[in-house]
Amino acid sequence: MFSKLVIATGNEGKYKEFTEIIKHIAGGDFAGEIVFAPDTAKFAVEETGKTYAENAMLKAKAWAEKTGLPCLSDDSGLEVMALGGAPGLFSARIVYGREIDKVAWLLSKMKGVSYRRARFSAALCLCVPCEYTLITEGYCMGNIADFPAGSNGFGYDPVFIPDGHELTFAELPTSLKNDISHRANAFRKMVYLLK
Ligand code: ITT
Repeated sequence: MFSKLVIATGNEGKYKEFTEIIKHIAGGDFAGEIVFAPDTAKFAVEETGKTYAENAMLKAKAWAEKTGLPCLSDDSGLEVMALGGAPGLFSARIVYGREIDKVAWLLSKMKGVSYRRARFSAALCLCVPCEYTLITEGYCMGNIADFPAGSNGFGYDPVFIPDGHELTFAELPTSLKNDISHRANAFRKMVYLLK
């Protein structure tokens, strides 16, 4: 479908997941070459949107303008019900520092809280220059673990237990996460719309 597709992210964890999700859900013909955005050009996109969809569009359009190539972006976050949906849109920025610090922030907020329902949300934006811009959203429900476990994935994966499982995303096989995640569900909808 695309001879070259840019994954418009600075997050290597997302890039790795996309390469697997695209092949798993859309097949090898979807993109001849899947490129990590920082390999193409280095610049930062300010995430000023009020929704995941707005931020995803800002990222995909900026990279499409910069590269002239089809660009796929993701804006995502973890919404914890007992925290009124936080960290949500600010999941990457709630604490400046290492991923481990964000997990520690979340667990400190959840200390003594028994209601641990949460969901991962993702908005994906595919921008094909001079043709179209497409946005889809996907979700994955689960619970926040009492302590971090596992080393797969990135971000809040060590403390998120998806529904139907007893292990965190960081403990479960990567292929399983890439089948049921918010990102995978949003990508499935995108493939459906493209068809
Ligand atoms: P780009 O904007 O460059 O794509 P980013 O990491 O800043 O990278 P976001 O602004 O969309 O991306 O922030 C999403 C944050 O939400 C991310 O940094 C993680 O902390 C968290 N997150 C999103 N999806 C996740 C996943 O599948 N597993 C774990 N954490 C996730």
